[in-house]
Order: sequence, then structure tokens, then C-alpha cells
Amino acid sequence: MRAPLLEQLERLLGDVLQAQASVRLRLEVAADQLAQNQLTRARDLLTLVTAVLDQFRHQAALWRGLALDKTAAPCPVALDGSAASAAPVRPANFAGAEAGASRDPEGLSCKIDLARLTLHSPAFRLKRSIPLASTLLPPKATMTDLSTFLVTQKWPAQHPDRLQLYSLPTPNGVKVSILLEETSLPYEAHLVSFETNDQTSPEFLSLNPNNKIPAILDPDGPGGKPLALFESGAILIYLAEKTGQLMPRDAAGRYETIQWLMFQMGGIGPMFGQVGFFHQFAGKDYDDKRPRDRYVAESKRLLGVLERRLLGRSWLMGDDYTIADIATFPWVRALVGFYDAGDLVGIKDYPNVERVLAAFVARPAVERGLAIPKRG
Ligand SMILES: N[C@@H](CCC(=O)N[C@@H](CS)C(=O)NCC(=O)O)C(=O)O
Repeated sequence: MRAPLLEQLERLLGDVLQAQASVRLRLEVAADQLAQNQLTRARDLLTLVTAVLDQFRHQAALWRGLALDKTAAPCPVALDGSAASAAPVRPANFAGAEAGASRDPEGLSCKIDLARLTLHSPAFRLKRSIPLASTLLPPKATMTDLSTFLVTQKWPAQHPDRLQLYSLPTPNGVKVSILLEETSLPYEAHLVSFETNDQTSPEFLSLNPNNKIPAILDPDGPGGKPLALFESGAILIYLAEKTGQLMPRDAAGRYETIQWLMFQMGGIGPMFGQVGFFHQFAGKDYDDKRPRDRYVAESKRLLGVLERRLLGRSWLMGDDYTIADIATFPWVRALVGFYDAGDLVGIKDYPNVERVLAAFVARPAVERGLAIPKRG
């Protein structure tokens, strides 16, 4: 079924075709005017717009016998919709017939902000707007009642319109509370106590069958529907994309950030955690020190990788503080603090790791996030 917006857009673009001329298309996302949590929906919308404009381009080429500009981007509209700064513009042109091109001094601009999508072509005296509020802001009534989620029976939501966090301030748990504090996204934190084995309760298992914190329930997930998520790495990516923060906007930077996030998830977390077990907790009484030594050696190797990455960089991704740092440094902090393994791994041999750890814990949002949820 066609979305009404698509139909409206096609009609508007049809008007342009009527103008018997080629046009230059430009899309601006007034992302600075979008509330942070509207960016995902705006991006979905832009994908629709792109599809229409792309179709339009091909039709134009077909109907008018226009030659497509080989140097133009394959898609007339480049999307980097995560932009949180003022109006990122990446014009994409296609060349038309000579006459048409000369009638196209200003091109056709298409602007999207929270309120409306506007197509504007001074050359063709065309200005049309489509209100977007209903697309970008689904009415609150469509949000599912959170009381239908079993987890809310054990941990009732005082503010069901806010993101619900189920956690404990451990190295994995604080990743999410730190991100939430950094982004100022409204949320409500619930303590999952290991002392009472809350993580194995049916209510918690209904959210995470893997009985591990952290987990979230977002009443305003994709499409305005609730979204439940577990695995801290997945949660960090989801929230970075939802808020448009703590992740580079360009695709390469985004994947590189995810790469370092995965390096933490698959390497640093599991290995440092085993050092904690064999050095500080139940495993420390084992006479055979070979398991401990194996994890210490692997942790040293991983610290070396981090050290080389951080040489000459403020953060893992350079100048930008990202979810890769939020995932990694709670674990480095636990290694030298809670696990008391700083000397064991020779932390002094990794001055850049120590430098960035100090910068990380000095952040006010980190200081707050490290104590959320408050232990009972
Ligand atoms: N890969 C998971 C690991 C989560 C995890 O290991 N959480 C620990 C606390 S740091 C936990 O919930 N342990 C409780 C248990 O194992 O029963 C993630 O990153 O979310």
C-alpha cells in the first residue's frame, strides 16, 4: 500500500515535470530543528523521499530524453540524516536538456523540518508544503501500554512514557546509564538485584532470556511502538542512533565505532571479567594459577591494542567521544579498581589507556551514570 505522503510527493514532482524542464534536486534536512528522538523517523521519511525523487529522476530522463549526469551521485539525494548540526547539504545534480538547464538557476529545493516538507522552485514558481507532524510525531495514544509487559509487574513504571532501564552499576550495566546521562534522554532506572537473583525472575527473563543486565524497554521505539532490548552493545547502538549522538554521522566512522565497540564486547569484557574472577573473586583460591595467567596475558595484549589506538588520540575515535569509549572504559576502570588487578597487568605500561580512563571518569555524566541505578 502506498503511503499518502508518497502520493503527495509524486503529485508535487509531477508538477515539476509539467514545467517541461530539467531540475536540480537538493535535499536539506533541517536536523537542528528536529527533536533528537525524531531523527530516526525523519530518516525513514527521507528514505521514502529519496525513493520518490529517484523515481522522478529516472522518469525525467525517460520522458524528456535527458542525459543523466554521469558524475552525479547514483541517488539524487544523499542522506546522512543523523545530522544534528545545522542543515547538512549534499546536493546531487543531474544535467538536463540545455534549455531546461538554463531555466533552472536555483533548482528545486526540498526541505524537511519537524513540521513540514517543502518543495520550492523559484524558477518554476512552485512552492508546496506537506505537513509532517502526523508522520514524525505519532500520537501518544498509539504507544502500547507498558503494563502489558510482564517486566513492569515486578518493576512498575512511574513514567510509562519514558525509557525503562533494568540494570545494576556493573561494568556492563553502567554503559547504558552513562549513555543515558550523556544524552539527557528521559528515562527511569530500575534496580535488578543479584542478591535476590532478580535476573532469573520470570519478569526479568521475559525481557532478557539470557538473565543478564542491562536491558531496556523503550515505549517509543521504531514506528512509535515499544522496543525491548538486551545486550549492552546493541542497546548502545540503538540509543546512539535514536538520539543522533555519540556516533559519527558518516558511514565509515559509524562502522569504525561499531568495530571498537565489538572489540570491547568480544575481547575486553570477557577477558577482563575472567581476570576479576581468578584474581579477586571465587577463582583466586585455586592453586593452579594457569587459568589466571592465561587471562592476564590476554588482557595485557588487549591493553596493548588499546594503548596503540589511543596514542595521539583523545578518544578511541579521535576527537569524538563515542559509544566505543562508553563501552570500554568502565571495564578498564573495573580492572584497576574493583578487580584490583592494576599491578598484575602492569597498567603503568599503558600510559595512554590511563590518560583516557582519567578523562572518562572526570566527565560529570560518567560520574552520575556509574551510580545508577542506586544499589539497595
Ligand atoms: N554481553 C552481555 C553481558 C552482560 C553481563 O554479563 N551482565 C552481568 C553483569 S556485568 C550479569 O548480568 N550477570 C548476572 C548473571 O550472570 O547472573 C552485555 O554486554 O549486555
